[in-house]
Amino acid sequence: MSLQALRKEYIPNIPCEISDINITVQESSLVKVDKKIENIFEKTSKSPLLSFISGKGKKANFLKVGVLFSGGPAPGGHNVIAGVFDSLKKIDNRSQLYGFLNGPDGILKNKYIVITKELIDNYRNCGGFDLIGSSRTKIETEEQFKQALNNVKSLDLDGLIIIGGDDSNTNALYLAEFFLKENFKTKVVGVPKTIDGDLKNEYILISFGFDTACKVYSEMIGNLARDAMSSKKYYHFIKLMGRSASHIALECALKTQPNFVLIGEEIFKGKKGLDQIVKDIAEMVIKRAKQNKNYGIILIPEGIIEFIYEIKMLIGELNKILSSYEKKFKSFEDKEKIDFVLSKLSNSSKKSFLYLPKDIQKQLLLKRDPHGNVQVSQIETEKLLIDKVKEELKNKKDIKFNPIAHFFGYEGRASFPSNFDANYCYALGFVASSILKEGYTGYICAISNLNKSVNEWRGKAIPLASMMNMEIRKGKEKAVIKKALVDLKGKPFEMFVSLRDKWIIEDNYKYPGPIQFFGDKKLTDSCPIIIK
Ligand code: FBP
Repeated sequence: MSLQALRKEYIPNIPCEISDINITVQESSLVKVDKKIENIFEKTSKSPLLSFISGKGKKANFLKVGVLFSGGPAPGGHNVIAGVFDSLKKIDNRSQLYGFLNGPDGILKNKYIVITKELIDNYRNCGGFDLIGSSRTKIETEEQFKQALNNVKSLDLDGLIIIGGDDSNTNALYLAEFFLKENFKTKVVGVPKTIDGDLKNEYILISFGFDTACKVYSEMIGNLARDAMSSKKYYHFIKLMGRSASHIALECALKTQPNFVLIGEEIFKGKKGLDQIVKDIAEMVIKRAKQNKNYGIILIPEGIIEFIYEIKMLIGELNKILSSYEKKFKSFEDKEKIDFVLSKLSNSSKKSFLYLPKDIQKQLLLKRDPHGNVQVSQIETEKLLIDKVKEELKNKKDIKFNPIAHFFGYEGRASFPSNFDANYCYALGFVASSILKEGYTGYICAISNLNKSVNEWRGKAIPLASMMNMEIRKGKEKAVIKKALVDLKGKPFEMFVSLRDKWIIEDNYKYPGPIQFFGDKKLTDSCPIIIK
């Protein structure tokens, strides 16, 4: 029997306090929300935090619910749908679940499928989002809101579940508010997804997908470390996904103990420039060479580029230029694009731009994603650092420096979910249905005690409005969910700091190996180190 077939049979482990659909809701006092946010979300901002406990909740008739994925895949997404499906059927066997196709596009174009038992059974505990697909389409214009409303009306939906990251959950709240203002019954609930781990707070310990992605990357980092130790001739520069925050790099560092790790948030705080980062890496290479160690492992978060102070300033200016001259820019050839931005940049940003290799310059001018973000996964920071370190070492003829660039990103996003993510996602699906059954809107699901045994997990619902802050997006102030960055005073970072100096010279690599699905629970069900 194949692993693929075996995984379908896995029954996620969730406590009866979550799988029981006869839950009672406990409302806490109202969550504090900033005045500006309150003005934008008049109807959804005065909401309490919800805790679910076993007992008698509202008696629900059958529910009609739509679900969609938004943004990049994250392992476990199909289990959220399985959890929603199973809980809806438990509430009332006549309940219907519709899967909107290709992300938010599905709800705008009214493209959906009916999720049946046969269909979902084929996707249980599988990676990817391919059952219904995903996209990064943003619902932001009045017309789009109206289209979404018409389509939820046509299906007579009681609820809409948006499985996404910070930007997608921001969208979820705007939709919830719009549906309420238009007096329509569809309640909107978000589910915290992203391998990046940057959608979290005191209630959401981690987003789903992070655990699996880090386990996949750490296996590969461990393999490269063993290879480096064996052949003793290569430096592996490994860029790891994580658009903004460096949580993935930190978790993988703690799992594998590489020689050098860049943490974006620390670099930003110390206002470290690119030249200093390059010098630090070169210094490590020289130190190791003195011990005859001409190999090593270096981890680079993909978002690093936006944490390097002078490049952050540069990107800020580029974003403004690109949005102000969008049409004109499209018609330019690469060379013209570069000349054009050079004519518009401030002197300091011009200097930073010119310091970068041509390829990186071009990559920085690529189209922004629909949320206005630079597509950092397309920027080859690992190659940039290799080039610059080579330059730095060019006069040191006695130093052997053979670097190899790697990017671990997409490989981790659609893997079979770890047991942690399989269980977590299935539980999130139940919580999403409970929120809808109890008639709440504008919430995101959470599970407390994720770092404890599954028996202690409990369902919670957090008002999305409480997670909003005002930010400048595409040149305008907008209410969005604040990205959670690595806390430089937090335990995981402190643990890393206490260990990293040793890693520079000593080869303290750890080899986590592949994700385990069978055997000792300590091995199969472990949670991420950064939430322990
Ligand atoms: P989400 O925030 O949508 O979960 O996506 C995260 C991510 O995997 C980032 O780590 C990466 O920078 C980005 O998606 C890549 O985007 P795309 O899939 O559009 O290439």
